[in-house]
Amino acid sequence: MELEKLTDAIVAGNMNAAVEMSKQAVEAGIEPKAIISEYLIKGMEIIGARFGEGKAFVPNLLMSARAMKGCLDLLKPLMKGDTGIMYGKVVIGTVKGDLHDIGKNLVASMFEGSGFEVVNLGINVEADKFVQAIKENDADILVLSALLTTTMGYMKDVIEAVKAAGLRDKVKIMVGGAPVNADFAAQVEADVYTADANEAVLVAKKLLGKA
Ligand code: B1M
Repeated sequence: MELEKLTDAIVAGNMNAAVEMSKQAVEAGIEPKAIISEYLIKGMEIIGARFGEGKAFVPNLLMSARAMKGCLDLLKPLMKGDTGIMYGKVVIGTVKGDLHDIGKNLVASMFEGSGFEVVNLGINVEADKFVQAIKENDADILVLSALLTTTMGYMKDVIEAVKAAGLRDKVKIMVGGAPVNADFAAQVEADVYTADANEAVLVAKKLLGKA
């Protein structure tokens, strides 16, 4: 099976073809993680670059996102390693003003599949909601995601709200998303920036002294 066609189906926003090819890839013994990182994400990168060049438009992004989501719905349950280990509790969300959720959901799935309990607050999440979820769930880690340069600044508001609630010493705060970097993480006083879902889990274990 030519898996490059899976990337093409994501770029074209052809959900049925993408899901069918993902199924075939699983049946051929390819790891779900590899299908995601080598073929699906590549498709999103290509459509994103086309959008940036004015060669694709918002409806194209939406169709690609729908195709990606269809594949992730299929692959996510297969990534759940029954590790039997509970490393800690994670509260995760995409910050206020930002509707991008594919990367954040990938990070959430990777945490779940690696033995963390995850409370996923979704997209467009206000600071107060993060604070409430940390309290209610007695969370060890707060993970903030943003994909827009116009929304990443809100991470600072969330961290200030966590401080104001007296919870800053209780939770480790991790930030990520395409426009975020380590300098920005330091500026907003997060504990750490990680570039992708895999790294996020590895670093989280280290932060909790469990690596
Ligand atoms: Co949007 N969009 N979008 N979009 N979109 C981007 C982000 C953009 C880079 C496209 C471009 O111009 N080339 C651009 C942002 C420019 C900027 O700010 N620098 C952009 C824009 C401009 C917009 C709108 C403003 C467009 C418009 O309406 N004119 C609008 C904003 C809406 C809003 O949020 N308020 C918008 C809307 C949308 C859709 C709704 C159509 C759709 C999202 C659908 C959805 O998520 N359900 C969409 C999409 C699909 C994209 C692109 C094409 C793909 C994003 C994606 O899912 N990537 C994107 C271009 C691109 O990134 N190439 C783009 C795949 C995903 C696996 O990667 O999310 O980066 P990513 O996650 C990665 C890492 O970033 C990391 O881990 C993941 C991989 O392991 N990560 C973390 C993410 N969160 C983390 C947290 C962590 C750690 C790692 O914590 C520790």
